[in-house]
Amino acid sequence: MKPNILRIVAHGDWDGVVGAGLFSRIHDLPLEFPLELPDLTIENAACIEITPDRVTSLRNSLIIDHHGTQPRQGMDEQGNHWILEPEYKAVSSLIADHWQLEFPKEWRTAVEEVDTASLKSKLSQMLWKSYRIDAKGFPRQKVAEMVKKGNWKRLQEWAEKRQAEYQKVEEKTKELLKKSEKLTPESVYFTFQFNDRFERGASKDAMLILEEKIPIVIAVGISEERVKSGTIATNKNIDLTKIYQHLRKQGYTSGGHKTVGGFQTLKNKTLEQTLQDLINAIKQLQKRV
Ligand SMILES: [Mn+2]
Repeated sequence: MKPNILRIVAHGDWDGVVGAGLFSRIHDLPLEFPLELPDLTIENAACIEITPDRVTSLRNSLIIDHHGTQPRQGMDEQGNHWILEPEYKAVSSLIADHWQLEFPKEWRTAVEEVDTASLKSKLSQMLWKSYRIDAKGFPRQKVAEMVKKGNWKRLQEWAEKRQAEYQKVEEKTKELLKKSEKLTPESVYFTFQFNDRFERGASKDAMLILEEKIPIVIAVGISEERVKSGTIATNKNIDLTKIYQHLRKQGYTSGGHKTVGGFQTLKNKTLEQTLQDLINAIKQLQKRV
């Protein structure tokens, strides 16, 4: 028995959004692009790059994905019907092939390049930038709608305009890098204006660049002269969870993965206070349990 599908729930990146747009050509259903996955309970949905391990529960749904090491087809014990084909570079290509949907070669390649972060074509570079400028505010419904209608020309024009703004992000990235400072021997930090979406985008790029040279990189978001939140990342084999634990005791909500996470201030902290809290938190890394 095939699951009864009432909505489409998809990953919110280019691949997921394009995949959802393509899929909605065969099932004209409401589209959802949840930004927070862990608390979700999903039933009777077509899930595009949303799998049971990422949500609270997922049942009686169609799961379409290209992540993983082994292909998977057919039903599982929760009544989910799987179409998992890891040989695909993108779920959008998988969907186009599986349902024989029109998906221009140029776009197919570009989305695959974006999804695998190997930006060879002009179009993929454009798509990448148009997303990176404001990942949260990426107009997923609008983009999916254009894909559904096969309005590729309009979509390209939109992406072109949007990416021009990325220029601003690149300039901001340089500024942030210039003002980055050593916090401890193994860490560096910089501050950015949280409410400036260009700076917010630039903070991600600046972190990636700094991570190449420094074990722990911290971006501190400032709003109205106060610390609002921050991101901590490492590309070394360092377990950041001790840092989150320490920060939680100091008036922050904090959490994340071993290698990347964040914090929000609960109390109104000044930058000086937060930097001191971070220094103390980093010291926890040396302590043995
Ligand atoms: Mn993908």
